[in-house]
Amino acid sequence: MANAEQTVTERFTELTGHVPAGVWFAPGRVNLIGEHTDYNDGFVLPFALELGATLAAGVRDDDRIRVDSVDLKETVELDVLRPYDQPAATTGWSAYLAGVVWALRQAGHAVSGVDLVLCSDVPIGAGLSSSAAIECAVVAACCDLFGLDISPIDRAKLARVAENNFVGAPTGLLDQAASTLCQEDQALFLDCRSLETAPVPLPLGDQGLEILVLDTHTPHSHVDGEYAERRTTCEAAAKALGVPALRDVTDLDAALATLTDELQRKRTRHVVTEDERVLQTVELGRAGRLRELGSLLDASHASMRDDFEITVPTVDLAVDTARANGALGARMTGGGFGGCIIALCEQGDGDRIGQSVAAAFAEAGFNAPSWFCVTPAQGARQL
Ligand code: GAF
Repeated sequence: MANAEQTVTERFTELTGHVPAGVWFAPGRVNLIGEHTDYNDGFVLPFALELGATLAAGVRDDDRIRVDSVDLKETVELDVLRPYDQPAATTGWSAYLAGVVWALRQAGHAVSGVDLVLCSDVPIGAGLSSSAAIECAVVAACCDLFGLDISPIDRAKLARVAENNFVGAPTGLLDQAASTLCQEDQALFLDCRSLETAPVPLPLGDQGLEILVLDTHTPHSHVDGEYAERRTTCEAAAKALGVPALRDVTDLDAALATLTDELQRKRTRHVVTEDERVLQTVELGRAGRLRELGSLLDASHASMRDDFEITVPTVDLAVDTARANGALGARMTGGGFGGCIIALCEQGDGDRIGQSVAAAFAEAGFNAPSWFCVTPAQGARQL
């Protein structure tokens, strides 16, 4: 039994006096490209990480939810029927688990009491979807435990309901879709309006490439105002342009000429060009031309920095240093204001590039970063 599986199984047994009904896993993700496009009805292209949330679960014979975090050594107990009455359920880490049970019940699914024991190796606040990993693991567990016939995309949507309406972060569907639907060695193309998905092969190793993920250790959060402000500005821009969402802008120059608000112009330019970059990335991926992705990653980063204004000095330094040291392209990944960058590198080069960023960080007086190379992994599943 792999380590995390064993850890949650042992803790579950200690807590409840019996073995769990099963152990489920849902991964964090990297978004290859397509940032802040999901809530604009646009396109995204994430892939799943091997890091994720591991959850031992079992049905109770009452209506209590007991959630336990092995990492935090904390247990919270609450009533399935009235989670909102209990502050412990709606704040902090337990909200990500309780929120899913709440969302399932809100949607009319017959979910009663459960014991849930969690551990996760997705770094928190790093832009790698630590919260979606937890939510999607809980959805997967509840579907199996209560025999719920819910399609993968609907599972992702329910996990998002938990994030939006219970935790209170106004995110799009990117993270939960990635954690639920991704497949090994592939990125997941998602049209966030139609919810159609398509796999995009990402055989990095076959092409002598690797992707470095470097955590700047500048934490970020989606519950704070900056994320919500970007979303509101995009919606205001769409309204000013008379379109349902920025995804519907077909003539960027005309849109920019119409908008009078400078912030709305910049945000619109990012979203429209980022959607185009996702489509170009998909084409290159399908044509097996992965080496050519570098310039799209670079352009995405510039757009996030200059137009969407969601990068921070650590992230910009990491991207610039990675490129200066041989990365074929690099960009921040995730919601922004900190977190991780990804860099497309020649195979075997990732670690050296990570070292060069660490040296640049030391010189700039920033905290030391950490890094690893990734392979696109499998989405949520029972172990
Ligand atoms: C965060 C959100 F959760 C996603 O929905 C998405 O908007 C992303 O930021 C930016 O692309 O991860």
